[in-house]
Amino acid sequence: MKKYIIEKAKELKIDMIGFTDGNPLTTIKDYLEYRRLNNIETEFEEENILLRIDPKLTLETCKSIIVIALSYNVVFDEKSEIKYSGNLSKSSWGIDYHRVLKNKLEALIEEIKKITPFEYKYFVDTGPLVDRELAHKAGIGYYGKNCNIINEEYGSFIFIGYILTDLDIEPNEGLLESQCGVCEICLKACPDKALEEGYRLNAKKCISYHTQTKDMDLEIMKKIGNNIYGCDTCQNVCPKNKNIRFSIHDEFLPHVTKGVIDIEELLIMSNKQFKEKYGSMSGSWRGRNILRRNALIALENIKTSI
Ligand code: B12
Repeated sequence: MKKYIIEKAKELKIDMIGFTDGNPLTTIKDYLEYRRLNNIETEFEEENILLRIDPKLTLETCKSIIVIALSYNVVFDEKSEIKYSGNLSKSSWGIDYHRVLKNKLEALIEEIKKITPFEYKYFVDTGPLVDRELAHKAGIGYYGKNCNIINEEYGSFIFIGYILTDLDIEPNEGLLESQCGVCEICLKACPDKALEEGYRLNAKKCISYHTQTKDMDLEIMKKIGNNIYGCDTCQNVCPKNKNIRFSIHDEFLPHVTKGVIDIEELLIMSNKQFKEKYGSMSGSWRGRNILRRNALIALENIKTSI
């Protein structure tokens, strides 16, 4: 079964695949509670900690979890002619990754159904469980000090998706250990020192968080720079993202966005125009007004730095 699934995943151009059991993610429980007590969890996460760690609360019959990952480390170096351009994190360059990974998972599910009926539930990002922990357990990669899952061949610009199943599949053995060594480049580069120490992100200080949440104080406004959605600083500076394989998935190429946002255009766009131009990117999920707020702040930051 495992061999068959791996073969089918290759045919479907799924870059990485791993398997883990349906047992609770016990090692992460204390940390999730610590984050709650210290008010550093975000409103974008499942509130029920038990749901976050126990796969069987989502699929009662869960025995194995198939975890996949796709690289979005695309090659794109077209220069934009835009006068005031805002930064868009790579994760929001192309077509919404939720759609792209869900299509892959659905295709894989269809292949498995050809040889056996099975119970399943599948998720990308919006599921209750902690995706990175599943990916780590399934052998997709190791935790970097910037908290991202890093795969040795593809680096950290990878998205994660998973299928909870009632199938009996041999899990991957052992956990991949961090290869960060003494390197602390990401910690030093993080704009608001959200990476308070290695493997520890104060999510409430992360610039990516601020570009998505409603409230923003003056200090953050200065630190947000020209980021309109997300922040890639801790990944861009990471040595483990140098000399790695590029993404083969054209869906992640910024055909529409060119990897940037035209600030002046965004500020005058109607909601309809916004949806037409940016509706297919993952960063549009918070709606036009939050990105517009970021655009106004970015414009001010660009003008004061000239
Ligand atoms: C909420 C959320 C956010 C929040 C909070 C991020 C966070 N780190 O928690 C915000 C908005 C800030 C955010 C930002 C980003 N996100 Co986000 N996010 C999520 C979401 C929905 C939940 C994350 C979560 O559960 N956090 C809980 C805490 C406990 O996780 P953590 O801080 O990463 O801590 C981990 C490590 O510290 C490690 N750990 C803890 N202690 C120790 C000790 C040692 C010794 C070691 C080795 C490890 C270790 O275990 C923790 C659990 O994974 C997930 C999808 C999902 N449902 O899981 C996506 C997800 C984590 N995000 C993702 C992405 C792509 C991003 C961004 C790169 C987007 C961007 N460019 O702006 C940034 C990266 C920021 C960063 N450095 O983490 C990907 C990550 C893929 C990867 N390669 O790891 C995910 C998995 C979505 C997906 N399915 O692909 N995100």
